[in-house]
Amino acid sequence: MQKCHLAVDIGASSGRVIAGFMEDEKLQLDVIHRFPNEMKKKNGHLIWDIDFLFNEIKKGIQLSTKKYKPITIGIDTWAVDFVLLDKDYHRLTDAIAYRDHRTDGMMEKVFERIPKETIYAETGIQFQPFNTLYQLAALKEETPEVFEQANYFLMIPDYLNFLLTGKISNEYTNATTTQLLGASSKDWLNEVLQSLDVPKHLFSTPTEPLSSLGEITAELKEEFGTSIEVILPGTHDTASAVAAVPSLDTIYISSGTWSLMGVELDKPITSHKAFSYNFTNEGGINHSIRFLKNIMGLWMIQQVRKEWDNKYSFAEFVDLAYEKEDFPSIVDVNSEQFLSPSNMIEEIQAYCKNSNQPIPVEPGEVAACIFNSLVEDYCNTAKQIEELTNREYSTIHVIGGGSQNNYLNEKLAEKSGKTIYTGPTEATAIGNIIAQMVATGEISSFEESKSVIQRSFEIHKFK
Ligand code: LFR
Repeated sequence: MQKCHLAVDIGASSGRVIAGFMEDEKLQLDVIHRFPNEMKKKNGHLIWDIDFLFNEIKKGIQLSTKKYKPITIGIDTWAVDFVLLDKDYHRLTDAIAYRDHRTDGMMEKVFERIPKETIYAETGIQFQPFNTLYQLAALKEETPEVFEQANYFLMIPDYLNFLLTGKISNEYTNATTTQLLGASSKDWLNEVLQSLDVPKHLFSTPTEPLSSLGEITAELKEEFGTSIEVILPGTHDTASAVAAVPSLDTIYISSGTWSLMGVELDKPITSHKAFSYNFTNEGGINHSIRFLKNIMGLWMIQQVRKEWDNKYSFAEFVDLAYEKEDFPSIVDVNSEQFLSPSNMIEEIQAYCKNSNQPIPVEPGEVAACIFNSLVEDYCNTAKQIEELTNREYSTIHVIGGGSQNNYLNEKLAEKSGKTIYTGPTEATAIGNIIAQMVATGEISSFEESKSVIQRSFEIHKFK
């Protein structure tokens, strides 16, 4: 049977188990299992159904063994969210979703205890109300007693890895997104944890990506009829995605629920300018820094689509947007009001009304307003990146599912004057599998992986 590596890639709206292997010097992907993911309401909070997700992972592994011999597996998911376990490894908290309103107003409360500037200087991480730092502060406020029993802090992929192996680990790339890790020490910051009154013993020294967590548990071995080694890719999906950007020296946009736009650096930039533009310095694999900005991304159109009862597909929204491409209203996509509104269409309309712009009503108008606003923000962000890194970039490389949106690609090429490359669409899973291949020696380095990606996947160009 063909040997393979399994990438489990779970985003805010769906998850996949993908088999990857080399054939004729090309990386082949085979999507074994897809499953939905969404936030659910429980006890007044938005949560992820983590047990459902783990079950779907198991289904995917089971299915993969019918066709392949999986050698290793790696898990990546979105960042910042976590669970706490007690000393007997029982889960004490739900996996509360980062868009839950428990963090409203929390940043300001934390800044009263530790200055904003200190947090940025130490961590280099952007200020987002949903960062783990503010989620922990919210948890501490709502249920302080939970910390008396808590023994382990695990982020979502760490917890899924625990279920697979029984091992406790805090993977480094994802840990950086907590805003609790020192940018230079790469370890948990006492000062910040103390200001939250959260005990440091909950956290284990961050584990580098590419490390092995060993084999799956004996129970799972029996269930799958085979043993599989669990490897840490960049368990933060964006870390895996950026590892799969095909070219060097380019601005990238990892385009999905979020648009993550930035460049790869050797060292963090924590200047006052970077702070004021709210750029982040997340830890990457291969000792790189993901210097980027979170842009609200396709979340807005995903919500709009739901609110119109899934009547239009994403491709239809693109067609409808072309028909209304001159619709003039632009919203600030990064405004906090779009993070978790009860109704996205009404929120966009309210923004336009309050800023004296025409109010989008028809689907094409709403879609054009969202897409044009994203492009406007991409262009501003590109300028900020050039200013902060003190160099010019001639290309923007768009990866991920959102790279299929040619309205965005064409308008971005037109407005930025830069050459836009797009693809691969499965960048996150590719980065995840590449990490496993580098860890097992099947690919010699991440540098070599760039040419593997270039010859394996289609890349399009917009000028
Ligand atoms: C993308 C992503 C972003 C992170 C956001 C919240 O899926 O991981 O990088 O800022 O989700 O976790």
